Amino acid sequence: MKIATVALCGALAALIAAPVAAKDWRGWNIHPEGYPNTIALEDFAKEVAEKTDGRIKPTVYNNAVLGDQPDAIEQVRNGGLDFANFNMGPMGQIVPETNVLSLPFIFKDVEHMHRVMDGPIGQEFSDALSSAGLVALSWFDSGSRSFYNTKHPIETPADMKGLKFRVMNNDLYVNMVDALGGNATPMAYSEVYQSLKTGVIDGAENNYPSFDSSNHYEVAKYYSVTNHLIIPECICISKATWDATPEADQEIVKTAAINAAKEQRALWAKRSEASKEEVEAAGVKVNQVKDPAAFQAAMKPVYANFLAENPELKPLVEAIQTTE
Ligand code: BDP
Repeated sequence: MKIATVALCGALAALIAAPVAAKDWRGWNIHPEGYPNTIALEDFAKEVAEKTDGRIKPTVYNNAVLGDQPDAIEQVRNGGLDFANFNMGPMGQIVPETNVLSLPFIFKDVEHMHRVMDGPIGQEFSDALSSAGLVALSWFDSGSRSFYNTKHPIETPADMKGLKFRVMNNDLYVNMVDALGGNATPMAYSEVYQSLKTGVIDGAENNYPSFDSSNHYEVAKYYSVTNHLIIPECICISKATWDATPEADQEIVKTAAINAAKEQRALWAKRSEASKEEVEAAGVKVNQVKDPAAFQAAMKPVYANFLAENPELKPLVEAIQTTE
């Protein structure tokens, strides 16, 4: 054998024998330990590590230690982070199609949201996310959101007047609260507790598990059930990370994400009940709004403005509204 050939064989052998470097994946999560999403994400990470024999080693960073949601979305898009559990609320500012999911009362209930997101319409959202650098692998629940505040129960839209509510980072939510007669201020989730406590804001809106886990219930004693938003959440992988993953491992990751979503949805249902009981036991007054139709009727201008600004999204809005 010629020397060059020997050298080449040696190099090839070294390549074959060399262990493939494990890929460390960093995952963003806003929630604390023990929250349904956190448990499911951690199980997702475990399944991926096990099934890929350690070729991929995902780590989940809880409590938004890697930054706020809008920052984290950018980081996952540009490959600075590998995966995350994102609520589609703040996503609307980046992927306009997903704003449709933030239209108040667009879903009749959580089951309706499941039917939409698990079918062909869900795929349309995945495609839109993918064009923005995010691969949505599965959909988590985040129940339905209602208003809470430090002052008094909200029975009718008129009770919102004079109250300042924190909303997630999306102009649609500012329009929503305006249309109900309140004042809205977009703010990072991590700042809400202190702002409620010091009176910078009077209220916010969220589902029972987050109202509970964020401790907002300690300071905001009135939770008024409006169920105005039902927003799905994704397990999203950075497209850069996804494209660099061999197909066989992509399959493993996808399956793990679907399993995690099944687990999350089951945990979610239990946690919603438990959190409702917990906040009530802690002295929160929960009331059903007297006339839900009045809240829905107030959303007409929000829809009208949205569709005037985004006429191309009308078919998507209608497709959801007509899904049985
Ligand atoms: C929770 C969502 C989380 C949001 C948070 C918020 O799961 O993704 O960031 O609400 O209100 O329900 O900011």
